[in-house]
Amino acid sequence: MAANRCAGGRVAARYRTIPSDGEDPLKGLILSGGLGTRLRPITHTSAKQLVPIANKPILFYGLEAMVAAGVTDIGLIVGETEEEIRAAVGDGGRWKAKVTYIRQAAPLGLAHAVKIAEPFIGRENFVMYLGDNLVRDGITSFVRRFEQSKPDSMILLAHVPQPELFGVAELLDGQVVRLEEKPEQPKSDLVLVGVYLFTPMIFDAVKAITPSERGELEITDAIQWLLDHDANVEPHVIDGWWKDTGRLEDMLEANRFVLDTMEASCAGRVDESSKLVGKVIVEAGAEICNSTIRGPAIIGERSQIVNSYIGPFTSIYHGCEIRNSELEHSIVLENSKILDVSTKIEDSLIGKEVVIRRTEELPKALRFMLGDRSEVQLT
Ligand code: TTP
Repeated sequence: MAANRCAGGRVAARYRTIPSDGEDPLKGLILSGGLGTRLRPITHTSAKQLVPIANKPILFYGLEAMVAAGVTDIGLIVGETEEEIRAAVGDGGRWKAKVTYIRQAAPLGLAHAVKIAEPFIGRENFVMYLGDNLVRDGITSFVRRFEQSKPDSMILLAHVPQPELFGVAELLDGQVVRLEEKPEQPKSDLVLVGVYLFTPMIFDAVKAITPSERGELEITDAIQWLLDHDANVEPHVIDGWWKDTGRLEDMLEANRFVLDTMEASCAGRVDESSKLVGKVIVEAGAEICNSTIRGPAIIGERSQIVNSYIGPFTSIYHGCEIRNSELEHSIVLENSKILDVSTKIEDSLIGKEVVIRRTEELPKALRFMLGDRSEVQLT
């Protein structure tokens, strides 16, 4: 280990001369490939990064955070859902950014994504952002600190109640000393938030490491390699809200959080027998008839809510129809219909063009056509 650190010291010193002088903006790398197994069946057909949180695809929050930090030359790692992501993001012009697509043949890990991004990044410093993450306060202060203190890498950390689900950092006297991916017995409750700042030294790290037991090149191993080679990896503990939206409950929590920060507005039509209570956003072309919407909630463009109750923390995306039904604490994706369902629906993520309806057909029975790995809970 001692010999390693010594050799590593030379590596770190060599790189510290390369990073930008603080005047060139950093490049950006957003990871939007992956399998999204924890969000099946939604991810059987769609990119999880495009699931709308408060009616805006998660990925757009990351793009906005980058641009707000002055990072506009952005590489986007994409996998099988490339086409869908290209259709949503385009060339990045609507954010005044330039987006370059980088196809990852298979989701072989976060460090693998870094590896294939080298031709795009070149010898620049860069900020990497996981496309399914939301960081309330953005990344501007983090990026500025990196530019000022010029470490070899900077990692964003947060205290969480279940660190064993994440990459865990061990700190000693305020310095990162060790990282472990999803350890059974975490050494701290500080975990890696999905934002990292790197100098090109990371490319040596991702080439040196080998796949983990789960067959991925782990970014924690790459950063550990930096530490083992005497690199200066600065931690930055965030106190603001942050969410990795990999699971349904995280998605619903993110939706809850973002809706709560929004202002009420109405660009649609609400008839006289309807009631909007609290922060409710009605988007253009939406129609609310004889219904109660209790905010925070958002009703998307061209959606129709008729004789229904929409409760707090619900996002209904574009072109949906909710009739004679009750729904709360849920996300409904585009063009779905919920018709005549007398039992309240809650804590749900309903995909695109789904139909849930009551029929008078006999015999009285529940009839389903569900995709693979769907989950239905009946009470
Ligand atoms: P993860 O949530 O770690 O992985 P995943 O998206 O495959 O989901 P699951 O664990 O449920 O199967 O990925 C974090 C982000 O990084 C996400 O936006 C997907 C992206 N990613 C890539 O772009 N390439 C990869 O090789 C991996 C593993 C993830």
